[in-house]
This record gives sequence, structure tokens and C-alpha cells, in this order.
Amino acid sequence: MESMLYPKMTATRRVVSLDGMWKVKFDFEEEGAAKGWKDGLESDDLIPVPASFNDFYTDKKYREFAGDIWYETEVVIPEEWKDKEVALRFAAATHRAVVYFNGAEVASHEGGFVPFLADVTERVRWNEKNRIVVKVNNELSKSSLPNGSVIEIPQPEGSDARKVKMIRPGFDFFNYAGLQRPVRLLALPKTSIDDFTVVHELDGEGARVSYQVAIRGSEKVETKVLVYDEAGKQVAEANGAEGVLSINPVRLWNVRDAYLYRFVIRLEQDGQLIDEYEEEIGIRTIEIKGIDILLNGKPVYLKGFGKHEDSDIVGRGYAPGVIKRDFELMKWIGANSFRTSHYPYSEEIYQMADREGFLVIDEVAAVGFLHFSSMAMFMGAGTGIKPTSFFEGPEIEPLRKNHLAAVRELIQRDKNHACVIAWSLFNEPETFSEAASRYFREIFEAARELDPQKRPRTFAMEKSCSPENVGCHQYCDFLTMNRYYGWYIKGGYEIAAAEVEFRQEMDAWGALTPQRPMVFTEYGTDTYPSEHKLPSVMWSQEYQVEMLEMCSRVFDSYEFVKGEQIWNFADFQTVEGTGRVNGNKKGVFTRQRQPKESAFFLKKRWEEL
Ligand code: BDP
Repeated sequence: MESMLYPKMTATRRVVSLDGMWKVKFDFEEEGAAKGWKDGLESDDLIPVPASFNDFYTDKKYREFAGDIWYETEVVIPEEWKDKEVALRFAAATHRAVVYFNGAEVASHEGGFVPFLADVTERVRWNEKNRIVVKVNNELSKSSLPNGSVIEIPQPEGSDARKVKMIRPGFDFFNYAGLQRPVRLLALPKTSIDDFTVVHELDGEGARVSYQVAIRGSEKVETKVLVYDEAGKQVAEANGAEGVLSINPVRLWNVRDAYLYRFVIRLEQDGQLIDEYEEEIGIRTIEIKGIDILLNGKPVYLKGFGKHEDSDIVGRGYAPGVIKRDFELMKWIGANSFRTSHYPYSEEIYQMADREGFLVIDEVAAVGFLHFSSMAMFMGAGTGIKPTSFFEGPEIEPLRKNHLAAVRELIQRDKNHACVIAWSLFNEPETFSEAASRYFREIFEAARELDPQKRPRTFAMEKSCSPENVGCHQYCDFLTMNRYYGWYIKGGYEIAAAEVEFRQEMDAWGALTPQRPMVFTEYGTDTYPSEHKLPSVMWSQEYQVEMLEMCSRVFDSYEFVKGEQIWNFADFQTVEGTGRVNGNKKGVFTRQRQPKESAFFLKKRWEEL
């Protein structure tokens, strides 16, 4: 069972939430497998699911834990489901998991940001308690997405800790992990809708929607697709597992002016309903033409943020209240877009973006694919210091496999969302070696082939990816730039020199042919919310605004610039270190989602743009 459809109750489907307090046990001694923890955990420790496990405890050994975290819960499954397929659905388990059901291994999954199913149909004990144990592992390696490593820290003599492992992320956000998204129990018909795909085409006042329904199971069924408008009126209907729906006139989905049709898919046998599923779908087209990004044939300019799923206490855990607050702030400030830096976000965020008309650059967790020889990761990125080559060595083959799987799963999960207008296939990778170029070609081709809507593809480029370095950026349908002029490059009193350099680089990009649209996916300054200073200094709120003024001037001077997504929406947690004051402070909002001075600058600019 591999369906990625979002779990929904319908006439034929049952969904039960397994969220709540689960038993948990951290495998400090790496003994869980040998001691049979899959059959049940001896532990009094309870932990909420969904959430990152890291920020609940008062002892660092939990927050920084590297290894296997075992979770357990129980569920009674009713006999009335006997003729159904029964599955567990994990919206995500970070970064990998093995699932045991009544002691038997029923699924495993690599990659911590997309859903997977565990089919348990054959193992259910009806009307009895069934035990679910999940072994989650949060370690990073050179073949994991995201990328990083695990080191062992030597302990002083006499210490009782035998072996202490520590995670070294190759990226600038905390390696939150665990069962971070909802877990559900599903009962589906034996013959069911496995997948559903739509592709839109404008046709005068109307639209043609080509659709495909994938069916699982052996029974012969007839497929019906019905489309309803927001008032509940039926506007189209088609029969067959694939076909074309004509909606005329159509109300298109537009930026900050969303309209969603309800697509109902029915499988029937002699007039009897076998399965039913529905999805809210926005009808729109997206393409790149010359230096323009065209939504429904009209140019759009992206205004918004690089974000993180990150908040107090629950870390990267699904937090619907935070999701709501973030959308309200984005609307208030006049944004229309964001990038899911640096991993696929919770499904509910895309549903909200569909509903609110936000444009999303959807990013796979390919981050940390760049190494600097000397300096700490976040001091190197963005400075132009030459990184060392990355795409060589024995770990690249497993990395390539994981990366291709991650792209396939991302596209399968998100392909019908109107909000998703582009795929970002890497963040700040190494781009100068020949090995990089080969690797890129394959990932970019895979994305093109897998996406039924053929959305534009890109990757967020670090400073070492320059106009002269044509190893990789030629694969992009549009360019996305991470640039820290005025921060890592010539910050403070030197900001005028930063502007000069910035313009030189922009002139060079402008001279490239053919020209493509360019979107800034990162620019920013760390800003401590308590600091004010006149005249400004770096880290003060005044300086964040000055940097924004400088960048805005540059963006406005180049007509191929088609968007600005500042880094970051809100302050977020990172590893500890000399370059970070309890996290990255480049937020326009604090981690508690209150505005800094720069928020008012951006609100004014974006409302007028
Ligand atoms: C960029 C990374 C981003 C970092 C940012 C920064 O893409 O993840 O948080 O720099 O240094 O290199 O703030």
C-alpha cells in the first residue's frame, strides 16, 4: 500500500486519530533490538504525538539525543472493519522509522518529511488491543536528506556514560525529530482509490482538466468524477479512470484570490458505491516565459519568506495554532508566497495555502550538500569562500537513491496542490564539480518526468554558484538566489560596498542568455529583538531595515527579478555555537510570532508593490 492521499472520512472510509500521549524510551545503550523492545516498552515516560521529542526535557541528554527513539501505543480495532484493508498512516517519522504491529515488522521508511502507510490487515486482532511500536531514528549521514553526520564525544574518566553520540547537522536548523506529524488508523475498502491526478489547461472562458484515477484492488468497478463549485452546484462530470472534465465558465485559482472546486471520485459496481474520495482543487496554470513567471498567463511577483516549521516546546511538531498564526501574519504583511525551506512541510500547510491563495516553492530536504574546508557551516555559506567538492565518494550512490525517492514522494504527495508552483530540488548545494553536474541532471529530469503538471524547477543557489559557473544552474527553469550582501558579505558600515558588489553580480547574471526570471529566496540579517541603536549597528533592528532598503533598491533595478522571499519569516532554533545566539535571529517576526521593525518596512513595501 503506497497511497499518499490525505486521510479523509467518506461514506466508504474510516479514519481514527492515534495522536495523544504515547509511551517513549530513548535507546541510550543501543539495546532495544536485542532486548525485544518491539514487543513492548518498559517505560513510564509519556510523550505527546505529534511533536519533536527534543524540547520537553530538562536534561540535555534528551534534547541532543542521537539514535533510536522507541514509541508505543495501543488501539482496539473493531470487528465491523473485518472486510476492510486496515493501515497505519504516519504523516512523517523523522528521519527514518521501523513500524512493529503486534510484534511483527510491518513497514519501514527512510526520509522524515512525507507520509507512509503500514498495511496491518492480516495482523489485526479484532475487538482487542493491538500494540503499535515505532522505532524512530534521527541520525544524519552523508547519504541522508538532510545531510550531516554523527560524532562520538569522548567522556571524562569515571563518567558512567559509555558512549555519547552527537548530531552534527550539515545545515543551519536544529535537527528536530520524532513522530512530528499526526498518526492515523485507516480502514479502506478492499478495492479503493489509490491516487488521483489533475492537469489544467485554459480554454477561453473555461478550463479543461485532464484527470487520472489509480485504483487498487481486483474488483471491476466503474469510475465517476463529479465537480462542484464553492456554492455546491455540480459543474462537470465524467466517467472512466481517466478523462477530461470541461468547466465552462471557470473561476480560476489566483494569487491571494483562491477558488477551490470540490472533486468527488466514486468507484461503483452495479450502481453500488465501492469507494469515495474527494479533494478541493484550484484550477490554474503556471509557466515560465522569458523573464516572467506566469500564473494563468499573467506575470506574478513573489513576495514572502523562506520559513521553517519551528516553534517553542513542540519544535518541528505539527502545531495547527502556529500554522494559523503564520498565515494571518503573512496576510497582514502583504506577502503572497513562501518556500518550504528546507524540507516538505505538513500537508495541512499546503491545504491552507490552497485556501488562502499563497504561492509555494516546494523544497525537498536536500540540504547540507556543500562542505567548507575551514569555517563553520553558517559562517561559510553566503560568503563566497570556496567550498570543497561534495558529489564524490561511496555515500553518493545511496544518497542519489534517497534523493530520487524523496523527489518522487514529494511530487506524489503535493502534485495536485494549486499553491505549489515550483519544485526546489536542493538548497545551497555544491555546483562546481563535474560529478555535481551529472547528479543535478538526473534529479532535474526525474522531477520533470514525475510531475504531471510540469512545474518549473529550481534550486536555491549559494554564492559560489555564479554566472560563470555553468555546471548546474542551466538546469533551472528559473533562478533562485540566496545572497547575504550586507550581512556575511560586507556588513555594517561597509554596506555601501556590499551594494556595489551585489550590483556587479547582478549585471553578470543579466548578461547571461537566455535570461530567466530570478527570485531571491534568501537575504537577511540576524536581528536581536531587544537591540535598538542610532546610528545602527549589525544585529540591531535599525540595521535589518537598512539592509532591506539596500536589497530592495537592487531588486527594483533589475527587471528579471521576479520575487523576494526574505530569510526568515521567524527566528528559529539551530545548534548552539558562537555564530548563533540561541538560534538564528534573521526572523522578521520573533519565534513567538511578534513583529520586529522590519515587518513594518516590508508591509509598506509589499502593499505598494
Ligand atoms: C543559508 C541557508 C540557511 C541559513 C542561512 C543563514 O540556506 O539555511 O539559515 O544561510 O545563515 O546559507 O542564516
